[in-house]
Amino acid sequence: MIDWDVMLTPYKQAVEELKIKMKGIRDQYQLTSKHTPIEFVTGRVKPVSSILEKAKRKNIPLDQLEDEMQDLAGVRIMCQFVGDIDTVVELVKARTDFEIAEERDYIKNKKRSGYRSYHMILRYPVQTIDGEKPILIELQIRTLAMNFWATIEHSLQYKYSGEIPEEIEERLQKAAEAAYLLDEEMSKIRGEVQEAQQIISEKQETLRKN
Ligand code: 0O2
Repeated sequence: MIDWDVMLTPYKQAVEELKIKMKGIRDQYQLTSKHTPIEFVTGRVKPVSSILEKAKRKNIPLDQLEDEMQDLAGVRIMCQFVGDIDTVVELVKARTDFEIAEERDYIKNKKRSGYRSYHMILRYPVQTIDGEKPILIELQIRTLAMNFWATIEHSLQYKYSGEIPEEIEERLQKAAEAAYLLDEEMSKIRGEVQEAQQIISEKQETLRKN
């Protein structure tokens, strides 16, 4: 019998640590009044019911979960612009506090569903009372538009137990195309948006000081 609380504790710790580190990057950018490539950060440990469902679906033996299921711990970074994703990927690659085990670029190679996102599997060392334990964390990096689409599609997958009716699937494909175009258009006016954000943050800084 797996003691889930014991097994998942290092994963919970790793998610919290990585969230703080990624938010730290965002705060540093904000303090320097530079456009931050990180809009917001979320994270979760996969619920036990989802772990069991995925293990069954992918034929993963429960004693191999920690090696085979790469998203027991997941952290998600949302960006305003597609170009910000490259910046975040470079920032993550430059770090020395974890290793990158794998990368999956579902932006260049979008999934059949229409899903777009950049995935990095990190080998992250967690300090436990029994010493250092390296664990895998899935880091998903996506724009706000990609996140909007993925969140809606995920709910529908859940509602229809993975068998989304064809008509809705077609609408989701169209919505994925619209999200892609939104990202394209926003990228074209990126400079304008960033200047506006800089003016706002400088104004807030002046108000804070006075
Ligand atoms: P959760 O926690 O509910 O989000 P698979 O799970 O079979 O797709 P694999 O090999 O485990 O694939 O890894 P992959 O595809 O790199 O990443 C899995 C995670 O990416 C998923 O977790 C989702 O969060 C996200 N994802 C991948 N494909 C899609 C998609 O088509 N639509 C949406 N909405 N999200 C996707 P889980 O397992 O769904 O768990």
